[in-house]
Amino acid sequence: MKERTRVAEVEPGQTVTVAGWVHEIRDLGGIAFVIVRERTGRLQVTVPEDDLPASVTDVVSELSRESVIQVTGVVREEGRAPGGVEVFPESIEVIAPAAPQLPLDPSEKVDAELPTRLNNRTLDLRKPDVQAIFEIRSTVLAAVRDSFRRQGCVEITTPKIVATGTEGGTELFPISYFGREAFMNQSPQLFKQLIAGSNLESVFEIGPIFRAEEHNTPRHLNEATSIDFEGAYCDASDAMSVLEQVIIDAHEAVIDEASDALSTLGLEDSFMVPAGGFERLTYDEAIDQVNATGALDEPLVWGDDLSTEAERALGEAVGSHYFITHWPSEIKPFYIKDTDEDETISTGFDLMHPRMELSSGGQREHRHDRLIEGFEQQGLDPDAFEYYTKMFKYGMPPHAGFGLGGERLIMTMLELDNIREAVLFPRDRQRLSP
Ligand code: AMO
Repeated sequence: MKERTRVAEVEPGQTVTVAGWVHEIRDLGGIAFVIVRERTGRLQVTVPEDDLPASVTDVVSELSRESVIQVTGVVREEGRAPGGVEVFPESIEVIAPAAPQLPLDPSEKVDAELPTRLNNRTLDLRKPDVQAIFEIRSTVLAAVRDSFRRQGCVEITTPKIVATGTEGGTELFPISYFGREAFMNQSPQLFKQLIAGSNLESVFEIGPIFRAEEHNTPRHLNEATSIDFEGAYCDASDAMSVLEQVIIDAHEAVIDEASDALSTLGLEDSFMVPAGGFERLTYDEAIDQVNATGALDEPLVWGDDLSTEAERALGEAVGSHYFITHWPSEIKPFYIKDTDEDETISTGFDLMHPRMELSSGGQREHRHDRLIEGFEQQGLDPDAFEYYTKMFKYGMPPHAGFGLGGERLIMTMLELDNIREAVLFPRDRQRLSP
């Protein structure tokens, strides 16, 4: 294609060729204005009918919104136009016409319903506020990657077709693997541990996880992006420090690199980098605080997991990111190590945003005999996990890690109501395409 000038770079006095979508056409009789939109902004093309050849005015009279056009012309200052400039076209070429009936109109001020938007994601993403979410998502994932690398971690990728689950059997998606039973991975948990026990020591992965969750809620997906860390010679406190740094670095990057996108979302004043030193509440303190709010019909008792209502009540009371530590061992998975002082209390932790859980982690059980006991206590067959447990016989150092929900991170950063807003093509109980 012909070289194009990006709309944000157009200067008065230049002759430019820009390409983009027809955002709006206003024909005032005698003069028409065509607003061209592309990623960097919008540009007014001014078409005075008497002064321009029929080859240009005829094209304009036939234009449909969202068609892709290429305009060559001279730029002049015009204070009333977007960006303060307008282009007088020498030529306008339709590169790809759009059908006149649009399933979703990107220039509409009022948002279409979410299902309509997701069914027409290409058109939806032509809206600046939707575009802004995914520009920020890209910034966040790059910042997370940089943060881990600065913290001495090596990026890994682990299989997504696996032989066993890790996070509870009912949430698995079974598939057929050349006639054998297999599953989509729920978490890179066991693989990242196997690699933390190698010379790579500290590793991270950003990749998909698949959960056959029954929940159809604004914060659950059936395919999500998990940001995982695992570090040898780390305890739970070390892993929490790594996680806190990742969260802070991600927020800082958004301010430094995506401030325009933040303004597009109207968040330039409210968006803040969380202060370091996140509060660390023990599970006991957390349930006491929840019960003290009086928000629950039934008070929590020791051993209960935190319900959505409990998380909300606690989040309101704390008001910023916080950790919950020292969870009862019985509600944490087999791979989480118990505390040395009390085997009913685990080293597991959760990172909470005032609105919801963002991450879980903990120190892992690295002693082979205790690991096997843990499987048996949770009713799991250790033989099925032999590929994993056997490496614990050959010098598995103490290690710890976490899994952080990528979409929940973005959803909470950008105050989105529904997690699906943070995914291009979300997978939920109803949605399998696009
Ligand atoms: P867990 O199951 O708590 O822990 O998952 C970690 C984080 O991943 C996100 N998450 C989800 N986000 C959207 N939709 C879902 N269905 C979904 N499921 C999980 C959440 C959650 O806090 N292996 C452990 C982590 C570890 O110990 O390293 C694990 O997977 O933000």
